[in-house]
Amino acid sequence: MKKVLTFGTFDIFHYGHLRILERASKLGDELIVGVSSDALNFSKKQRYPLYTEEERMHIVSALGFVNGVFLEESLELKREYILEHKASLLVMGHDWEGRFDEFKDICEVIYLPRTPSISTSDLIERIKIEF
Ligand code: C2G
Repeated sequence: MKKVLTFGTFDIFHYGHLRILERASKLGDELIVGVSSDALNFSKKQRYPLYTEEERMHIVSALGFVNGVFLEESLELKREYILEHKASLLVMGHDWEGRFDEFKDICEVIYLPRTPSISTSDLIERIKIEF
């Protein structure tokens, strides 16, 4: 049983989010997703996501190829989360390339290419400008 773990905020859930989760799920038998908490986002970006952590977890957990979700409360707890969920593979988008190589002692780490031309920040900007 190969368990895959990935993390993200998944605010204003979009096609790029769908595609990374779908690709991650195909790399193992089970996909578990750590959804970054509202407080973690505020500490990283000085703003809260538009969707609450409960809404974001609810959306991600509704996907057919996601087997479980949990709240990621700190970026520093990755090692604990990997061990707790007995993950054998950590998948992240290539915007995080190299950042999680330190966990290669306990699991495989793979960075997947991002889907081009879409991001939550771009969507917010486009909505502000175009509507
Ligand atoms: N992503 C993607 N293609 C896009 C946009 C996002 O593949 N066009 C991927 C990102 O690379 C990431 C995942 O979707 O792996 C979630 O993206 P975000 O919601 O932006 O998450 P992020 O803020 O990167 O949070 O502990 C890690 C962080 O919490 C990750």
